[in-house]
Amino acid sequence: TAPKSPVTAAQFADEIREQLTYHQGVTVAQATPADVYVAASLAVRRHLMDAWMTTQAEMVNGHTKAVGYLSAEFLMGKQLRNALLNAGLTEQFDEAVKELGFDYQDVIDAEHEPGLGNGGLGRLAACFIDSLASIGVPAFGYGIQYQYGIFEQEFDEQGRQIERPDYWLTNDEPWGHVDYNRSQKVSFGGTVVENADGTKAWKPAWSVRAVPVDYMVPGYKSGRVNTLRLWRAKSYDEFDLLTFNKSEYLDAVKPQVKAENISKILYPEDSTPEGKALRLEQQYFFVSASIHDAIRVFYPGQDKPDLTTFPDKITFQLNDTHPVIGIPELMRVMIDEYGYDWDTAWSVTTKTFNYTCHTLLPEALEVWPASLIGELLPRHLEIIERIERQFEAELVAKGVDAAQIERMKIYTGDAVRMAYLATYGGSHVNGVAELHSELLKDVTLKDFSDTYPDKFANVTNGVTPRRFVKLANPRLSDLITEGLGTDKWLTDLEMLKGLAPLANDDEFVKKFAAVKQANKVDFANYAKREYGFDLDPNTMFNTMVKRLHEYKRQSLKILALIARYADIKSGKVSADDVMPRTVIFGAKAAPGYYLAKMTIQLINNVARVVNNDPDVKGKLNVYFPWNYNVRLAQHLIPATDLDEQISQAGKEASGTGNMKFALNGALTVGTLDGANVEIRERVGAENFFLFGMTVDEVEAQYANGYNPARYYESDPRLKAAIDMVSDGTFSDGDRNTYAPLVADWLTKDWFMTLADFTAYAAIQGEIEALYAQPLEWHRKAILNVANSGYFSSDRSIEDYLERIWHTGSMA
Ligand code: 26M
Repeated sequence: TAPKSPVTAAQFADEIREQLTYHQGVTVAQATPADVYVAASLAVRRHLMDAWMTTQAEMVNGHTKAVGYLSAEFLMGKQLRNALLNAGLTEQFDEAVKELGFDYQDVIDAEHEPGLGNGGLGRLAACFIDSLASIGVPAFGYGIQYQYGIFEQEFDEQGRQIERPDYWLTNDEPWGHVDYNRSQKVSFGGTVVENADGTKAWKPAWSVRAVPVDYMVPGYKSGRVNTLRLWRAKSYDEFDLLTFNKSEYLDAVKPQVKAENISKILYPEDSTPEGKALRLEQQYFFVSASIHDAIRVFYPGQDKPDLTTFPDKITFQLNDTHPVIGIPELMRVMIDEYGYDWDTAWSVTTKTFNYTCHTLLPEALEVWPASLIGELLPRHLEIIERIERQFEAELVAKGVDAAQIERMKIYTGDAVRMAYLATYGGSHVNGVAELHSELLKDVTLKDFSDTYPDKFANVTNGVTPRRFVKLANPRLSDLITEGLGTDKWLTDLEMLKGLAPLANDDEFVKKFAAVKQANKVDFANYAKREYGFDLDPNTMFNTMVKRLHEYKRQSLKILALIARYADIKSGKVSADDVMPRTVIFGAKAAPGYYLAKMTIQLINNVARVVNNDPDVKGKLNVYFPWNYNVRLAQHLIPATDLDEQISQAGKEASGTGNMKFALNGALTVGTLDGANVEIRERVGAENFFLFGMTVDEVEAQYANGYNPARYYESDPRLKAAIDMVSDGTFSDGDRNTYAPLVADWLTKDWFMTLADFTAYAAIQGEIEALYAQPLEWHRKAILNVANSGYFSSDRSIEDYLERIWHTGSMA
């Protein structure tokens, strides 16, 4: 179904006026850009409302299984422009806003992006629900409406990261609909008692009210609008007016505070989960509410639903292990709340859940202390124990040896391994890129893949071309449409292949180069306005944006940069031979991640020293715009010439920034890691700057006892760069500032930054030689765009439908 032909600009302006009057009670003359933002959002929301209701009705009455995407994070980015695009109202909006006397950019800027995620995993969830709606698959995203999203990053005088709370709900938020009438009760604590008939009953100690806040997820030209349902925790015990007296007045609100804390804040750690009770409360809170919600939606008004049909109604995708407590929860709901026997419940549960793993780092796998689960969810711990007994019996029956059974324990007696529970308790496990899925089978979950080989699958990640090409890069989008003679590529991204012949058409290549140049000028203006930076758009824009992690190796980039700086300064490379470069970093570090935060400080101080050094003026500049988020990504990616994907081989599960850059015509310098491998295969080895050790070489080094000092001693440029970090060049002469970082490089260097330095530095020559031939550079960039259509999240979703969910789009 195509969206109904909407309104004229004049009509849309009237609709905005009407919202201003009847919703906000302000005149156009009184209205601020923020008012117009709210009014326009409500107006576009009205346009999507019928499609939203139809989609929901057909989802329940139709015969297509729905997808429930369970994720602790959805990093949505701003909503207004995306909603306008999908409602077919972009031009009307631009004109209407002008007619009302506003600048559309001011209106767009009024929206505070919902930062309800840390990075790749949360952004992937947002891309996936966009694609599900665009393909027309009935789907719910289920998560948490955190009151505080990912912290806002600032830098202090010393260049250190400061975290500020992201109170994104401080202004009117027109997108989320708080639906108090569809709340769910979620309980915690207490004990388990045995009923007279031998069945078990959980007597919880406390409960919270999960209130759904619903967001529209409009598909692009699909006529479908799915739902993102984010749960907000509310207390049941408002003031206990009967019992409190004056001295207990403050105590009386304590339970309320405790309950509402559950959805208060997004945990900003994305690598080393801490076993915190509040985090487990968050996980159980949204998963329990979502499971009950799905039963309510798919068996409307039924007291005794036939839950044996549940897996035909919905399939739950577990986005990493964060929602895995849903497996024992569905068991509990079926057995304790609906009276099913264990085997029936197990059969339904294993058919309902599938699990996506997003990591290879062993320290990132969630393991919960059994004591904590026992305290918070005693009935679930019992169920997990029983799952463990059944699992062990099954392994014995399969002839698995005792040592392997021991290694595979889901419940060790002390702890519960959530990845193992997810693997056993669901139908499929998938990794997020081919290499990652192979390593999952061969290393991380080897015992499981040996025992259950059919469970394992790969689905390579993707990104939505609507947000990351069409919205972020309108110039390139227009050029692609011109080149292909159609805009159908936005829903069929493999069509970009049709651009490949145009890489040989000098006229087209020049237009492509002009698009990139205009985007760079735009970004320079943006960086001036937002950050006060003076970027020179006539230099190469070289970008590294992603969370700050040792394995991602921002250190490698900064050390190579320092070495380059030293070369120019010492005259070893004559300034005339230097290809002018602007290096742009963006990265948040987890607040407690010491070395990551020190790396941020180092980058900022290298930037300070380099940018103020007349010897390298115009040749090398370094900028670190703070608070990297979806909005900054949308501005920066289209303006990038060269992007960095330089993680240690075998550590980045997939990466998705790499895909966004390739689709926007950047060339990549990268290792054979994650989806880089597939990107390089598709765009062609000659159009990708490959360097560094392979997974096998990395493993061999670990096995031989890796010694970083050897590399420090053997590459004089590396030695010089590290020495500059320790001698105070970037710390006003203070030799202690970076001592822990330097000590780590020289004695541990777990991710082998030093071992890859020489190769990484060497490839820079190749990069600069190519950049000196603009036509050749842009030809390769076009081939990156042309051959990256595979990395659409639409394709990822099609793969999930076929390999894992076994369902399709609505008729
Ligand atoms: C876990 C427990 C407690 C608190 C937070 C967490 C947690 C939150 C986010 C753990 C990991 C989180 O994200 C990991 C992540 O973003 N992984 C990335 O996923 C992308 C999408 O698949 C991949 O492209 C990246 O390679 C992978 O690093």
